[in-house]
Amino acid sequence: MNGTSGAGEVIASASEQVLKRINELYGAGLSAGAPGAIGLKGIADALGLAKQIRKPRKKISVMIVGNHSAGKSSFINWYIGERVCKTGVAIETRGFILCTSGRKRETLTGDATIRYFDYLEDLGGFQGLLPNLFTEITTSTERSFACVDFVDTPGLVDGDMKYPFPVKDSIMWMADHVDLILVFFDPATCKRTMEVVEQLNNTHHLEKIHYFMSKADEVTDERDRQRVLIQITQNLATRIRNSHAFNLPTFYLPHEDDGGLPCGIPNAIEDVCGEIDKAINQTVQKTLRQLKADCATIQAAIEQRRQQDAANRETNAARTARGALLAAGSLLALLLLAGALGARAAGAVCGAASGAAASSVCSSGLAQALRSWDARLDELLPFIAGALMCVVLALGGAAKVVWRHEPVLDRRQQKRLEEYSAVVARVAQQAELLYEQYFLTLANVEER
Ligand SMILES: Nc1nc2c(ncn2[C@@H]2O[C@H](COP(=O)(O)OP(=O)(O)O)[C@@H](O)[C@H]2O)c(=O)[nH]1
Ligand SMILES: [Mg+2]
Repeated sequence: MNGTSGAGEVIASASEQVLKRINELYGAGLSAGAPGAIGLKGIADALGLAKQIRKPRKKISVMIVGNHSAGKSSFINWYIGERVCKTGVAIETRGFILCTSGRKRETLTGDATIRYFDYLEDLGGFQGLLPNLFTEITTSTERSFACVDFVDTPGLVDGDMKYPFPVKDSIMWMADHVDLILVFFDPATCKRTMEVVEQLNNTHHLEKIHYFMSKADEVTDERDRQRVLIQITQNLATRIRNSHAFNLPTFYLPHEDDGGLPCGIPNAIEDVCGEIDKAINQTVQKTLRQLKADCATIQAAIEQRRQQDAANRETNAARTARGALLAAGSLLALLLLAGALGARAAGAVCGAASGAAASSVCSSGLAQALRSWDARLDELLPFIAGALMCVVLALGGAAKVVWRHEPVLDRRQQKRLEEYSAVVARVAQQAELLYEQYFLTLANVEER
């Protein structure tokens, strides 16, 4: 193990565990693998919150930007303790190489990389990029590599060097998706690097960009080194924001032949590692906060569903009462209409029968009453029937309109909501516990 303090290791290990556990809580759930176990993400998707709630990543991503030969790949190899990236004065990295720790040494091509890191899905949209996208998986867990993914970027050069894909745009895209951006300027910093830095400064990522001057041991004379530093700083001043607070620590990789002994040139390589550890720490805290916020969002959505269901049930009850009343009115009007028409028919029958042999029914008192009624109301009947018909139709139509039911949850759905709510409450408790444990670890490390 080269150069990592014990405290860094403790924090890295605690961070790795917390990020892994949070990832599990979103994915497989509280009791991963148990039948019926569901994670936060599954619950969020089932509640229609797929867009709001995203599964956080298990690791932080650190992108290294700089001109060709600035020592980006060498730094990654040094950090990992293995030669996973090609290095050299030739232009070795024309594309993006992601370096991550895994169970076995493996190299993935573009398609497999996008499947491995699902957040990279849209990166495939840059024409010509996929054939220049690789992942190097290694078993190393040196320093904080267990919870860091490195993104080695195309070496930037000036002149008419043709990149097989839009290099600046893809770096900008990547900048949106990583947690930390390390910009390496070596003594031969090129214009293209300056342009990329300027563009990065025009985004909202200022707080995640950190600048270093790499390969400082190449300029052994202190005055020459100061001159290079001033040159880079002046060149940058017009391109970056808050340039007054600009700081450009110098570093170089410890020489293997002299066992990494200091050569009199200030070496801020531990500061580079420190920035990575700080980013891990911040990401863990952000992810923990996110977990708590997501639990609250899901509980609020569940509560809203329940309230909506209760409101729908109340609305349905009120509508049923009103609808039933209108339907009853319509039915009554229909009965009256039938009665009026029936009476009219009976009167007509008896009227016709009076000319012939009078039946016993028609000669009855009731029939005579009907006959006299019919005679008087005969002219009014069409209006009465029409009015009643209108009432039947109006009340019937109104009943149909009013008697509409809002959807309500059935028992199974209600039970599922209860289960979701219980799971989310337990996840929130776990989040609280993880928070406490993590800060206890940080406090213990600081006390040492
Ligand atoms: N003197 C010195 N050389 C370095 C240092 N880091 C990298 N190099 C050399 O610089 C060359 C380019 O490095 P590389 O990592 O391929 O640069 P990249 O193009 O930015 O990835 C290689 O020959 C490295 O051995 C350093 O800190 N000091
Ligand atoms: Mg390289």
